[in-house]
Amino acid sequence: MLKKDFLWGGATAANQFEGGYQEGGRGLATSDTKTNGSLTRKRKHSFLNDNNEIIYLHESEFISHDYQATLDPNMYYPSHKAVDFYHHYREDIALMAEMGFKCYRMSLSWTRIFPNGNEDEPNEEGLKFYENVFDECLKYGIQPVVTLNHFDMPVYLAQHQDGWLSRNTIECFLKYCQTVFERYKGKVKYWMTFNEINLLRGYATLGIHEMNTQKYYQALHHLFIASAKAVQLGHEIDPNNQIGMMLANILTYSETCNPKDVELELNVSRRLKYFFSDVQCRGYYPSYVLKLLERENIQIIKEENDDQILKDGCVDYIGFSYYNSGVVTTRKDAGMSLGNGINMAQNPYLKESEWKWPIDPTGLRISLNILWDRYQKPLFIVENGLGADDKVEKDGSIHDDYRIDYMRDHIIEMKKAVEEDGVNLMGYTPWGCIDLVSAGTGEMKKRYGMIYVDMDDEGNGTLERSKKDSFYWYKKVILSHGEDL
Ligand code: P53
Repeated sequence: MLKKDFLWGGATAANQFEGGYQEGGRGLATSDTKTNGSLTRKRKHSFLNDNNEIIYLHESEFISHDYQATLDPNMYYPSHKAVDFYHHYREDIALMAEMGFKCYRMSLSWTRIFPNGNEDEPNEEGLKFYENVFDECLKYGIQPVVTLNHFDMPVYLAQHQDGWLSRNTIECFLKYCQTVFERYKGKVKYWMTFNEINLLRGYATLGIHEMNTQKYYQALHHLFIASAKAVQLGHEIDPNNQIGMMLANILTYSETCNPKDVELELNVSRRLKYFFSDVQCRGYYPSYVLKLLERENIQIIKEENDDQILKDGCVDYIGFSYYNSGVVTTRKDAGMSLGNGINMAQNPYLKESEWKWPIDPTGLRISLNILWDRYQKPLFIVENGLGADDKVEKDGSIHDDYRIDYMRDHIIEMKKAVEEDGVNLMGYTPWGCIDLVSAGTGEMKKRYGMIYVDMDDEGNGTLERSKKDSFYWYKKVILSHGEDL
């Protein structure tokens, strides 16, 4: 059986869900300059170049220090309104309560609380907004699960100090953490530091100009220190706080039993995931990364106490996202790539979603077991789900049986990991429980929700919420504690 206090719920993130980007004294975030895209067209950021012209650059493109983040009045920026949780939160939380949620995973917008990231005093209106949200949740017995930072940061810190490249950003972040830990003490118990820390690389998430490998590892070190210090701080302020890491758990398989393929898969999984969870769960850099840094001649500038900080700031639990698995191969003609010259192959045993993500429920059970074996820390599935283009029938109903199938199959495997393998699992919060903007493409039509939101890719629509078939199904699942699937 799943634990009695198993946290059934759903998950969202501020920049994809909240909107109200200029309301309540909120400052501009890096995610606010990002336009929408599609499966084939990349999302880009708008900047003002040194000739005062607006130019568009992809996350990972070279961004000169002379360029200023800017907004183009002729462009649509999905984060500005998102699906307007800012004005719909009461209605949205009521719908979550109707489904029987025990928890709601959400993120805070840093610039709502510190508009530039470096003010002396926090913005009261921003703090009040989240307090209202938490009070609304608690009214229904829903525990907030809060991600401190999900894919954005103050533009000011990016522009003035290259975001996470600067050691000073750690202090700015900790001040923000202290503010929210103190303010929400007794209301929020479950926290996570950085969303998908192993995927952070681009401008929006790290705020770095003229990115390179050296800068990447330096910024990452600052993230590790910031996270470890936040964990310590959170425990000092309230010993009841549970503070987790958040890992993008992309499971990898070796394409064949050729030891060369298996060896490659080992190295890829370390570089892609375990490096990050090793540091955050064990409190030190693993030897395979130290050797890699040495080989690539990368020097991380550390302060004297850093090793101790990492040791003292291990996380309480591992929150992770799980959507799919991937196949690693040494074949050069495999056709797909994961960047960094890593070759990926198609998995002939799996079907794919409309957005070409392989669907692999067994991989969830495997992932849970690997993480449990490796760290023996409680696990929390904080994202899982199927992005699909839903069709609204004439009578307003939405028959998303494909989503129900996806969730059922994953919950079955999750339960096997708990009931047959003894994994310690805290909860399950499927992604985008209410439709929201896609992080990868900026589209609305890539929907994950059990609740539909009337809005299209350009931001047109009434924003009205309606229940999909999966709403009624998930409600039944929660009510039966995962027995009636
Ligand atoms: P979208 C890539 C691979 C795995 C997870 O993704 C990812 C991404 C980024 O696109 O991100 C997480 O919206 C992330 C969420 C995001 C969700 O997965 O691209 O934590 O913000 O929305 C789904 O379909």
